[in-house]
Amino acid sequence: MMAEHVLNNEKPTFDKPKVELHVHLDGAIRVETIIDVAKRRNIKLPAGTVDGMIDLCTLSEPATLTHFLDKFNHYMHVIAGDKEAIKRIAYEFVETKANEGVIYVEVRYSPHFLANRNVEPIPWDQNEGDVTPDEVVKLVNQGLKEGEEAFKTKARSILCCMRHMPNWSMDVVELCKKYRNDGVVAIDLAGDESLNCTAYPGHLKAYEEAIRSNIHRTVHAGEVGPPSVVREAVEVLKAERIGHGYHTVEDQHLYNQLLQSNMHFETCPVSSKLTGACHPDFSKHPLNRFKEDKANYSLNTDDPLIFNSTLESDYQTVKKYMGFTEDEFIRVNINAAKSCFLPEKEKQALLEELYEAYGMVKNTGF
Ligand code: PRH
Ligand code: ZN
Repeated sequence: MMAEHVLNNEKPTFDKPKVELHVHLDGAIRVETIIDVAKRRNIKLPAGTVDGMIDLCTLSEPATLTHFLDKFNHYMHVIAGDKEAIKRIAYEFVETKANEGVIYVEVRYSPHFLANRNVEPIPWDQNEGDVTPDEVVKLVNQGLKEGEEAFKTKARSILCCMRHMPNWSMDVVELCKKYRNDGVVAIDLAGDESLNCTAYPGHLKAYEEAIRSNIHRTVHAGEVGPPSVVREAVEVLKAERIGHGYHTVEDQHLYNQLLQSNMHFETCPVSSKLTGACHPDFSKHPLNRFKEDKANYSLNTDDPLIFNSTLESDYQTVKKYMGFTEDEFIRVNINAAKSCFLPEKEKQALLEELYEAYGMVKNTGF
């Protein structure tokens, strides 16, 4: 059965330039590309057809975060360790975003998950090869840069630490520092939120180094986890943005504090339903609160491959089930631009472009 958010419509819900801040490169690969690369590399796939792979890799009913994270096991071994494939997914990603009307995107991934050398343990049962996490970042940068030239969508990247792999995190922050002038704008912490950081000092050390080196910081928190994970992200890891953050609303004091400090929440509506992060009835979704309270948040896809979705699915979902208006879409995108991790001058240029496209006089109180 086709999930409700898999849409096939003519005119986009919000037919204006958009900004996306929370999308995973390895959760946004085209199924056709996975099949193509598997053929070239002689890798046997668990399903041989596009439809078969879609069935296997996607969620169509609300599940759990663990079930969702398992989906990556079906295809990551095809792309990881292959230089051509890594560059290709980055290039194609920019094309996809350009087609969705995104003019600026921050795309995130774990360099270690795509490597097969200088990574312990080597992920996805690969044999050791010659692709280090550093090489992965170079390849993604090349793909994004070529994509940007070809499709005119500006793309920057965020490097992810993984909750269950604290021994990778210092590498991640060092890569952020090395490539800060070459496409990488921030550090993130992704994965299973039930593993909190106090128990894993590797992440804390990496974030302390990020603070010292002025590397921007976002953290997945309050997606399925309780408000305490959000508090830890803000107070201990000094996150400047929160990935998801839905469960923040369960702690009124924390929520008020974050509203006051204008914390940015990177929300992903379709994702939040299918990972079981939020109640499947969208009328009960914390995003309604965010909207009513004029919180600072953006709308994002998270992992469109696994949710069989596009950015349009997210926009259409919030319009249909939460009454989002054109004005709110404008406010959301201006907020996304204001909260992006570009250097100040480039951020201002992006904002100018949006004000122009939305027919707004600069700073009209949005
Ligand atoms: N929540 C937590 N982790 C996530 C999400 C979701 O927003 N989406 C992707 N990921 C993890 C996956 O394990 C992916 O391989 C990794 O982040 C890096 O992109
Ligand atoms: Zn995410």
